Amino acid sequence: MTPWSATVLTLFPEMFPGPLGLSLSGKALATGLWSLETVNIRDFAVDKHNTVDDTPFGGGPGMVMRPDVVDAALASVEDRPGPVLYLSPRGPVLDQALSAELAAGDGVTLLCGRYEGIDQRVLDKRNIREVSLGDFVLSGGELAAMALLDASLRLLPGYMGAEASLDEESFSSGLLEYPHFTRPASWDGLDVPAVLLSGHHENIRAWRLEQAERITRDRRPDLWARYCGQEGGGDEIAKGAMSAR
Ligand code: 4HQ
Repeated sequence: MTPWSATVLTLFPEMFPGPLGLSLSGKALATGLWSLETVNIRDFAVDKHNTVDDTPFGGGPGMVMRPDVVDAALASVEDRPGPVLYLSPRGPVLDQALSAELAAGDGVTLLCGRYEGIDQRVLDKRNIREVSLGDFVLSGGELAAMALLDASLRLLPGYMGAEASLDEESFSSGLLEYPHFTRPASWDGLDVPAVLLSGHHENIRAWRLEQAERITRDRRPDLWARYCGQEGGGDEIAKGAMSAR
């Protein structure tokens, strides 16, 4: 089987696989469930000093990555499967739906910027989609790229040891996770909720749903509103939740 293909264009290829080389993602990389190719953007520099950036037209702080260099790097990976995404706070924020969509495809190419970013013309010419990890500023796109990859990789069929743990968690239902407990049943004077020790699976399911709904309503009104508006068409947990309200 051909691996799910991750291609990363970066000035710091040594950052990869980084944490993605460990744990489940590392195992999946080693067993060929996914493949990782890094492209050093500096290899496409055209002058003797291997310059990749220059000062911004119009003035202002910092440096901008040159369009000719970035374009040549992108041209070298044109045949890779999946969309090309530029990690940038200007894009729509990454969510579970995009992670799942990417995981369902054949791979992704991720363009990582440094400095103030990339000359707009190369993004326009190639109609590159931007995706943000969130409303904060990173030093470069690499850590965002790793987070994006992690979120998709764990959805690849065969990634999980225990496949079950995927579907009950946050965002597949549209709810935040219910609280989790493990042994010891009593610790530091704190007891695990009795229902979880009861062995009554229907009561446990109802309790968890109630907790997940309360936490979502209290902490994330935005998610709660979307959840309440999603009657039908959802998964079993969500449908159960709708009828339980
Ligand atoms: N940056 N989500 C600026 C980010 C970022 C984010 C990456 C900083 C791109 C040029 N990327 N560079 N937030 O803050 O993805």
